[in-house]
Amino acid sequence: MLLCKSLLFTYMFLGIVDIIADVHGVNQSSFYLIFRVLVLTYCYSSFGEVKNKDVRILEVLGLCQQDPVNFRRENCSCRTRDMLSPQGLLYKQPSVLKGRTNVVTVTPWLAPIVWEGTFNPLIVDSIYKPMHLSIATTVFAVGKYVRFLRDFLETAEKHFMVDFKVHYYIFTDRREDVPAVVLAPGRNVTIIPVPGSNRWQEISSRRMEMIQTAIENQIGKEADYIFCLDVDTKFHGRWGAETLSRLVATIHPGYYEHTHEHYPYERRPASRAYIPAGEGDYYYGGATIAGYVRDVHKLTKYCREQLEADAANSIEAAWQEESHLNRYLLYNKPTKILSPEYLWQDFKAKNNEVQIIRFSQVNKNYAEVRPNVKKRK
Ligand code: UD2
Repeated sequence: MLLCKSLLFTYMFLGIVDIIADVHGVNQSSFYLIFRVLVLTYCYSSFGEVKNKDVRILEVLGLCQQDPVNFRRENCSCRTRDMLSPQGLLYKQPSVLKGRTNVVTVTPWLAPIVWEGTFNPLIVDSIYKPMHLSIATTVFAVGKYVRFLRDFLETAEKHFMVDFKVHYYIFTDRREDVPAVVLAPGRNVTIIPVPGSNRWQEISSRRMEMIQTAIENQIGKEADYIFCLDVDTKFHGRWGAETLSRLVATIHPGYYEHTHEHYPYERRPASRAYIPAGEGDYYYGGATIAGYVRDVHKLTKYCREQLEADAANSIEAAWQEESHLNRYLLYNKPTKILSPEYLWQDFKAKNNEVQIIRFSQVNKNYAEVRPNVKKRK
């Protein structure tokens, strides 16, 4: 529109200039030269406006975000990768009629819920392994929690994103106690020193801020995807590329059989994590968050800001960062959801829905490992 306007303006103005030049007997070629420079300057600034306007429209549509972090693959979060599958790969034909019947495998906003039997690892691997993806994995081992690292790392090497490039980022205040675990080729560890704390709630909550900072300083430049995992856990079964997506959350094993009025959402309006009665999808565990680095950065930044706002008002959400996470995910729907197969708790008996336990929180003596203790959920 602006461009049309400027062309029309130019056309009309040329006519006027012709008349003035004729009347005053001025040399037309030098007059035109000056005039053209002026017109070009005007047109250029109009183009600029059009370009800026387009950017603003894209922003409103959520198609373009101005981002301070220089992410590794600048545009990867805006584009869908080609799902290339090799010719000649033989596998059991998928059916549109037969599948899991005792669990729900898709959300009402059409994000898949990943359960055993909803994906074929052979196909998934054939698509994702050739992409040479770089996977960052953050884990916090602060204070006595460093004791969980060995099992976490050793079992991850057996089951977690096998054959992918995995970079573990271990956040700890006890560098000297980090165990030396043999890693497969293409996988490595970076230790990030963090301060200790005498409140476990603070350690758990400050993960958001520290992950945000680590993404800005390092991870954003190196990785395609990121997983943020609890350390007091072990892998027991395959955790592969079926878990990759833009924003991935995991259903908390303690609440998947309940309706939202029984979730431990933050119910005090004074907290930024507040979720009003009557609202809710699933209750997500704080132990596993994943997705494109850019999207997890946005999430951690949001949670950090909300945690800080609450702290400034002397309020702490019912389950710290997990409460803010649940609010974020209620209004920013995840693109993929992992079933409780991907987040179990050792003290819970296995049941019919959970055909395989892939990742589970170990039993721990809270009074012994935490600097201060709170009754468990
Ligand atoms: C739940 C969540 C956890 C977190 C927490 C929030 C699940 C299964 N777990 O677990 O992710 O949202 O509630 O209240 O969803 N940590 C240390 N040192 C400490 C304390 C914690 O390193 O002294 C780290 C460690 O990585 C640990 C994580 O913080 O795995 C979460 O702490 P937790 O496991 O004690 O929290 P928990 O069991 O209540």
